Amino acid sequence: MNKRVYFAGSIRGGRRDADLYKRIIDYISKTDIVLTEHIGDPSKSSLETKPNAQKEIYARDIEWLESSDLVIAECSNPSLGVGYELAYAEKKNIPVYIFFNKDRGLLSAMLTGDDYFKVYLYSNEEEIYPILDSILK
Ligand code: 6K6
Repeated sequence: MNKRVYFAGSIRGGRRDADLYKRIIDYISKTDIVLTEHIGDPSKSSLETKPNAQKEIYARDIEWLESSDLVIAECSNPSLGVGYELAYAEKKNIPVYIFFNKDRGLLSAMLTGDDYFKVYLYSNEEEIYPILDSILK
């Protein structure tokens, strides 16, 4: 209850799963606080035009990440930014939980080979929600 969750999902890596991110974020938000709700907004463009936008995004995201109790990442769509965030969270000793749709190929060995990360392979979205319950309880 009321855990501060940093949800990570692909933006410039590709927005194919944005609707799934939104459903996961909505589910977590029923009991806890998702700091990164914009990740699930399919209407948001990944093409920022303001000159300082990238620096502002980075600074704000790192501040949220450092203030989070845990990170939940949906990694079925590869993303450099998400990989960076996961490594950053590990260095800060923030627990990291990773979801990956096993029908989409193989997850990076840099994640599956690192025992720090708790990796959950799934086939159907419905498998995700009971696991989230156990993570957030
Ligand atoms: C576009 C869509 C929603 O928000 C935007 C504006 N851009 C970003 N806003 C907030 N966080 C971002 C943005 N771009 C990247 N990130 C962070 O990196 C998020 O926390 C994601 O977990 C991760 C995605 O990295 P890329 O490499 O897929 O962009």
